Amino acid sequence: APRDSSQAAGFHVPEVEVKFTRLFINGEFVDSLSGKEFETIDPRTGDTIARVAEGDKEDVNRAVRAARESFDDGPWPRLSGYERGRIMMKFGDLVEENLEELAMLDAIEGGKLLGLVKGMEIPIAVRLLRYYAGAADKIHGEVLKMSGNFHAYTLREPVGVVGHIIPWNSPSLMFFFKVSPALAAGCTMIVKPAEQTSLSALYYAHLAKQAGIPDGVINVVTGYGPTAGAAISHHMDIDMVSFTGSTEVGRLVMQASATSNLKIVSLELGGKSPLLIFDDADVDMAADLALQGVLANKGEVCVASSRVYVQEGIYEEFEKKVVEKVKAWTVGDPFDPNVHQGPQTDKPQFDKIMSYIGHGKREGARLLAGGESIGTKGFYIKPTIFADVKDDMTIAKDEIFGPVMSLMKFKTTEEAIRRANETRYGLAAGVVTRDINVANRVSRSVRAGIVWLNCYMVFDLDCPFGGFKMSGFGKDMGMDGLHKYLHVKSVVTPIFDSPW
Ligand code: TXE
Repeated sequence: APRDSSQAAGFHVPEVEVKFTRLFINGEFVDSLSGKEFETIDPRTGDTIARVAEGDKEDVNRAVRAARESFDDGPWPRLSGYERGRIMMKFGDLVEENLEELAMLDAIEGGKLLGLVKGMEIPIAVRLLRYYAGAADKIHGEVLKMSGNFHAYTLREPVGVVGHIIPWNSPSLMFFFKVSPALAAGCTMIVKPAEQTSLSALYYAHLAKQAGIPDGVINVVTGYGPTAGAAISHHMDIDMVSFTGSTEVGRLVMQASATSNLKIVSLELGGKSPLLIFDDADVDMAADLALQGVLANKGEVCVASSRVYVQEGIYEEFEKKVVEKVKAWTVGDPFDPNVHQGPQTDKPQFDKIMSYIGHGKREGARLLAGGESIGTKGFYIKPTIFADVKDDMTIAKDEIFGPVMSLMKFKTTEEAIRRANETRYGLAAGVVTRDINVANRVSRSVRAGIVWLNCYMVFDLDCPFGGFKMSGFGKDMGMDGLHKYLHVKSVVTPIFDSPW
């Protein structure tokens, strides 16, 4: 349907055409076996965008059969890495050619800034695909000189059929975080996108086929978590599940593996990442990092800097700075290029964030900015800053996944390290200081998968990403991200009449 109601606001939302709404199994778009569909919603208005096929257990079974067959007998794992890489490069080109349309889908379903999806997320996704395409012919093992008259070599073999269960906060990026290395490794797969954001994944399935990825290699089953998602994690014929989402569901995925076939599990879960700002920091720069860190993508980012610790010497100045800067942060239609923050992804997320804001107020945190929703239509929330937050307050402990900053004061480096680590999570951390010793000490002491020194939320293809503690295990991106889709096999053989 045309969506140009915002023309009055001085910008134009082009018509979003939804082309693919059915499951993609064995190279074909098909209805779900039950014939059921669900609605995907525009978070700007609460209106329906499209009806999408609702996959369930039987559909997952169909998809797994296709993936199994294409792994056991199909060409994909048997092609040379070079050939797989060439096809993946083609896939990347096609994504780039359709960038405009794809970006619209993520923006409209996820309430994401069109500029962010088009200018950053999909371009990074394409680069990631090309990065792994380039790695596909560089997968090799080692030669081991064994004791006695034996030698061995190791092979790296694809783990097999992979189930990827992905979230809604960055649909395209998450799709390629998972799919690209698995393709390079020679795996076949079933992707279950989040029910909030199904459309780009289906489009990618179509492009994969056009690029020449054989039928059955990538299957996309749209549907809900407790049905389609659970069918993947419990399946006896899936060799690995790679999951990004909540810690609660991560636990279920691991349980399902334990009670089914002990499939390999890789989990990228929630976070409550600390940003530590020391007295010698450039306060202006630190305030920008803190705001961007927690407000980017309306706070729906797993590495959001949701706990900001500021050393006492600059605390007052910092507080003034963030309050002043947040005034320039605009909330509105994500298609408007002047807007910084769109609506939260859906009603449950909106309700969850508003309830945490309520906790913050009731538990005695001092509200410096925001603290309320905007309008009556759509899921908009004002950027919110709480000061005087205590480490044991709910807003300091739980992942809020929204535009809510908690500000805390500290005195010494030891104290900062201790409090930064007082969390069940360990996804990311940030440090702002000019003192190299403090920077080194903190980055060694913080239990988190990535530490940003004098920057925040900087990602690169070659830089592995994934958490410690209850933020999960297993890396995405980098060579570690490829190796998790590969088994190491050792082959041992005697050497007769060896001179030495
Ligand atoms: O996550 P779910 P939700 C966090 C964030 C957010 C909260 C809840 O704090 O507010 O989780 O979000 C599928 N078996 N993150 O409820 O449910 C589901 O369909 C198998 C952080 O949306 O974990 C979707 O595809 N799968 C996170 C995916 O899991 C199941 C990003 C993630 O949804 C399932 C998203 C089940 N029983 C949320 N139940 C991050 N790390 O970036 C659901 N799913």
